[in-house]
Amino acid sequence: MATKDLSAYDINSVPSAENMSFGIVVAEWNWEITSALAGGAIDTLKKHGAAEENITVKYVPGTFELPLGGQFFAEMANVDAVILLGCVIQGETRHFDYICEGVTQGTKDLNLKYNKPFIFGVLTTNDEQQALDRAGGKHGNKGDEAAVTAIKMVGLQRSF
Ligand code: DLZ
Repeated sequence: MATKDLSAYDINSVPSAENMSFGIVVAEWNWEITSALAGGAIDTLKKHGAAEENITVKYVPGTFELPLGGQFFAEMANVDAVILLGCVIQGETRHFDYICEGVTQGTKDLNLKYNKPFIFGVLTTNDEQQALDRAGGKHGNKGDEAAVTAIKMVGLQRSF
């Protein structure tokens, strides 16, 4: 039961993931970074109690394919939440903008279509160093954050 006393609400509290199941979709592009995001997400799910057999990992070629990978989970697997992990690095062409637009809208659409958490774990950076800094480097690992968000959203859904 969530408290109405905001001063008592602990934003760092994470529900147990013991009875939760997760899909993870990982983009192969920028693999050094996306595999580090995936490692962080898996470790964090387990740290919060998720069982190994309740975590299913699938791969797609690039970040643009993440929403369809997520939709495959929604249509063909029975998981409580799906974490989408990718990394788009700004290049000299407009590709960056189109991929970011596609994956952002696609992920939003999945959330609302399936009434299920699809977590946006996509790094969109100016260069590779910024991405490495956020995939286990000096700014932490956004895969960990994506995992915590997934657990919190499943917990929220179950609280209604
Ligand atoms: C084509 C492309 C480019 C230029 N850059 C990236 C990127 O930085 N990160 C990423 O995940 N994927 C990239 N891709 C591939 C697209 O996501 C997609 O796989 C292809 O356009 C085929 O649909």
